[in-house]
Amino acid sequence: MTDQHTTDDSTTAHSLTDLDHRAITTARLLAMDSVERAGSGHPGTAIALAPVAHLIFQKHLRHSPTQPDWVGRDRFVLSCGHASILLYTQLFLTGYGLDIDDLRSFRAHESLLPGHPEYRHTAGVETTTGPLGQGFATAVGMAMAMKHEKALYEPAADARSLAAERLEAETEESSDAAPRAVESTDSIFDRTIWVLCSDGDMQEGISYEAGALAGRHRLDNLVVIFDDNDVQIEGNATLVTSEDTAARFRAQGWNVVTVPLAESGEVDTARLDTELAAAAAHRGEPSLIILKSVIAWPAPHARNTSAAHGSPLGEVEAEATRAVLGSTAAPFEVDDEVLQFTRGAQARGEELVADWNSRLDAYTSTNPERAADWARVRSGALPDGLADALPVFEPGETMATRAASGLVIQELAKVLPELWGGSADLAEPNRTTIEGGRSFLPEETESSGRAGRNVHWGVREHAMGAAMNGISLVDGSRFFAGTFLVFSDYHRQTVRLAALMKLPVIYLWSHDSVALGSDGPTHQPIEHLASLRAMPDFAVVRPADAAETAASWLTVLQNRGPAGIVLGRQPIATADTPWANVLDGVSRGAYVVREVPDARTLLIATGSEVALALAAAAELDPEQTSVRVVSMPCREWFEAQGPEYRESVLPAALTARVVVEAAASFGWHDIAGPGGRIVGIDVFGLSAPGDEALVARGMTVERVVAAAREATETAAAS
Ligand SMILES: Cc1ncc(C[n+]2csc(CCOP(=O)(O)OP(=O)(O)O)c2C)c(N)n1
Ligand SMILES: [Mg+2]
Repeated sequence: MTDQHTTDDSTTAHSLTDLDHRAITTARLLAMDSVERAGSGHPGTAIALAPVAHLIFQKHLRHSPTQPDWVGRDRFVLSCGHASILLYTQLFLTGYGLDIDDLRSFRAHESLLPGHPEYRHTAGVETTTGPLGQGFATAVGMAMAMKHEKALYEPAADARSLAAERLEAETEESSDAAPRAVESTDSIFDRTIWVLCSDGDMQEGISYEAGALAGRHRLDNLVVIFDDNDVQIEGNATLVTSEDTAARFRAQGWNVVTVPLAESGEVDTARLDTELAAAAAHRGEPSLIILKSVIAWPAPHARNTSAAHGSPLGEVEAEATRAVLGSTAAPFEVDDEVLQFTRGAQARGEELVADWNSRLDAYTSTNPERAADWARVRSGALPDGLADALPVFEPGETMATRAASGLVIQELAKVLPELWGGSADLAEPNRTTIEGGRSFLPEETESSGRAGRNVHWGVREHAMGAAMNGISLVDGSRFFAGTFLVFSDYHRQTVRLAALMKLPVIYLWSHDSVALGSDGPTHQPIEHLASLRAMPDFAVVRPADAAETAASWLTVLQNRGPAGIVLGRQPIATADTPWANVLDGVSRGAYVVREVPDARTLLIATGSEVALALAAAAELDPEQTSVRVVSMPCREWFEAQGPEYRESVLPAALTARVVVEAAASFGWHDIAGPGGRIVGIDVFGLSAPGDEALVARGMTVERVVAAAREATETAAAS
């Protein structure tokens, strides 16, 4: 049997030519041979879905292989990242700068083509995927960001498309007639997110959360293809699910279609082509295309087996597959004519870009201010004088750091149109609401709209984190997402992906210690700070007071790296440190807040425990001669400083050290040193009012004083 396709022009948006079929065969074989050569990888899905990827990359995705970062492009997200070679073959065939040797080095050390797609590593990879479910939820964030941007920067076009959405919805409700074609608004902001996902993506809970969000927000710029091949690693998907996926997504507000297998037994390419076009044109709902497929089709023995998911087919089966496909080409041999044909995507892409650029010019001349704002935001530059926009907190002013963060957000929001955010149903306790910013919702009202800057995530921490990654991948949005620190575990994987991708996400984690009080141990974080600090390339920032909170916000924005600002619930008096010192000290991660002429004891604290350390220092050293106190809001920023600065804050000779933090001591031993002490909490919390909980867990002046005396004696004796 050869690659059999029936194309019927009356139902197909694009009729596939002989060259299309040869390109698909080439893609199947390249995927198979790359995995074969690597000796590991995931061939089955890539071989079976080669026609799907071909349709997307050749016929539907608006992209420009020679300008992978073109702002007007659609996005393609391979949520089932294990099938990376499916994407890589398309990036090669359409001309993203890969050559055949790159495919030969798939999965090798230093290859351009790593095992799973990695953002910033391979041109054309829009997000890092591999942990199942993440790509799907990230794509939802991308779709949200694009809707938001359009409403923000081109409100007139947005109003036209909302009217069109309503018209389509009414037409569908009122008659059985075929849906009316909706006129395109031709906005430069209209871009579609195309997603390919697998059984595992659908099984992960995050896809439930993200699906509900996409439905609620009517993200009609999102088209998801679910590869319903019923095969996963342990066997048939019926082992683990009896879910009606179509019903599930319809219930969440999606437009759902199913594409059964073609008569030949393989993916129905012609029908899929039609459905892709229809899904992209569908208004008012996100679309899910449930695509029936047979894993590893047309490999004669490997097809429809779990083995084909994650092992090379083997030489014999690879040869048999080559024969079934009617190919006599050697591995990695690509017909010039086929390559020339697939690389036609380059010229088409350049035309799309030229057309988009002329529309951008027209947009810029009618919206000069908005266009300038958008250009600045895309460049990642912050407006000049941002520090001056921050609220001023007077020494002695008493306020919880979460409250200070809320005030900082209000001021930043006035000067940063790119700033938006939201919480997982904790906006009030997290203080994340942008006042006057309206709710981000499709309904245009006084209090809501697509330009709304407050996203209500519902109790969906995991999807919130992934969607924030997606938002941060689009054109320079700065987004913050809040929940209680203890629930950061719910989105730990999204934090990790943000760190891997170096995305400028901002987590706001409040209620940061047992001091939160009577909600008790389920709500009191203990190990979270240590565990988040263990993550590479992620900044955990725990400001001590209102002034440090403002400085933390500024540094996070300026650094443009992934960060979490950890905030307290209880009021704290703002320390008596000059603002310039706070600003500089916080940006360096640690600084001296109590200087003495003859430091013999060093107290190092973070967050609310800086006040505790200062109180202990006052008791130990009322004359202010010998006890230095260092505030260390961010260990990662401090570690990034040069040795000179680090030595100036934590002199190596000063070994009488006490670290004070109302959390697990794990991870502090290096800073405390062999003679040092750690005043932390290495057991779970308890249900009691916050001040009593702190005392019950030993976060007291007496304990810090005793630890400091011990450490000072140890140092003196050595
Ligand atoms: C969160 C997560 N858990 C587990 C895995 C390991 N894993 C990779 S693929 C896969 C399932 C494969 O089945 P399916 O999603 O249907 O993909 P197909 O083989 O059909 O392409 C699993 C469990 C993963 N990548 N991510
Ligand atoms: Mg599967």
